[in-house]
Amino acid sequence: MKNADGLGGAVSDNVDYCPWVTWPKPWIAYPQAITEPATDVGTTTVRLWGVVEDDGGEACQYRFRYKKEGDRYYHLYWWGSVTTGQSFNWNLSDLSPGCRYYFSAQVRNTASASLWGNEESFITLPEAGIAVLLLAPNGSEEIVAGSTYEIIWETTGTMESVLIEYSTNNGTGWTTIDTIGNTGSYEWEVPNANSQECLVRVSCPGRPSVNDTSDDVFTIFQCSGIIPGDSNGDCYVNFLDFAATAECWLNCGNPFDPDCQPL
Ligand SMILES: [Ca+2]
Ligand SMILES: [Ca+2]
Repeated sequence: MKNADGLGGAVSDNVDYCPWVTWPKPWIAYPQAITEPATDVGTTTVRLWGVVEDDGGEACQYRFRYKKEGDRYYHLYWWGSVTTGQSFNWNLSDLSPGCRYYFSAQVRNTASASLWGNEESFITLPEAGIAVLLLAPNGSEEIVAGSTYEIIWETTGTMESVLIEYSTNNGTGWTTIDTIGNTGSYEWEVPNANSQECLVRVSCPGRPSVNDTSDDVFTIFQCSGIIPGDSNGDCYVNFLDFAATAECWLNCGNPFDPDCQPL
């Protein structure tokens, strides 16, 4: 059903619908089409819609073009017979799950084909069983800017890579951290932010509907100074530092001291 050459199908092209009139008929004007939102969006299927805004004076044929995000347009067959105000649709199948697609509608009469109508988009449903779950940070963390934080996630189903992003304004804007193999964790060099409205999002590249976000906001803060005793650099002196000190109790690094217990 696809015509990648954009020339339309053989079924209905080059047919003179009114052979008794010399083409083009002088009273026929250019038609106009409007693209309408898609319906019945499934994992691999969808129904595209358009409406004839102005048939230009005679019944029109219609067609659609569509493309996956980042790909080129496929042009479908010219088909049907519709007049001003009538809507038309086309069922697509064999789409990729969890992907964004763009499409637009076009109509034509014996005078001319219309310009392509406005572009609409839809996202197919993710493949059943494909999911990602972000475990950390999942909300309420207090993370010092410039430190290293381990982002942790789990996936079900086959997902070869993941896109990791963060937001410092509760999801209004997102900044890419990295796209990496699906290893389940990532050593994040925390940016120099100062915000209590931070989120992390992990998603399947090219399948934006397969994603998970921190369940609640967390904080990235800039430490106001170097604190003696903060051995792990998290801007707090607490039991974690004490535990780190206890673990290394009486270790030393003096090669001239025969009693030294190196690390
Ligand atoms: Ca979540
Ligand atoms: Ca500390």
